[in-house]
Amino acid sequence: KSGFLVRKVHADPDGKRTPRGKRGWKSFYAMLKGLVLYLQKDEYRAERELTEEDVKNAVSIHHSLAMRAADYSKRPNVFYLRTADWRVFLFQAPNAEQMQSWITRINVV
Ligand code: I3P
Repeated sequence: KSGFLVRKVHADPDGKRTPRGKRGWKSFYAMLKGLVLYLQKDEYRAERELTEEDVKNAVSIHHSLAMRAADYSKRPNVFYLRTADWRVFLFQAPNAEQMQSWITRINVV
């Protein structure tokens, strides 16, 4: 599965609140491959190799949990992703259908 997602980093490993200056929303092209959610900054290009930044932004979804961010009303179609190491991301999908599809795909693995 792949598509555009806008990401906000809410908590760093061990659930520590991400500091100000690093909490802004950023747009990525996301690709779910196996247990890894790759987040590419620029538009997807099939031939392109992973950059150092891509590797840094990649998220392991093993033992992670995705759920609709029912308590977050500033933007629509937002879901939480809590990882095994207790990081927390907010992701905004382009529409409700895409949001649900990401949640389902992440939680099924
Ligand atoms: C953050 C940025 C986010 C905002 C966040 C700010 O600033 O403005 O959009 O979240 O508020 O800290 P920065 O880019 O300097 O990190 P919202 O869009 O959800 O308001 P927060 O600290 O209350 O999460």
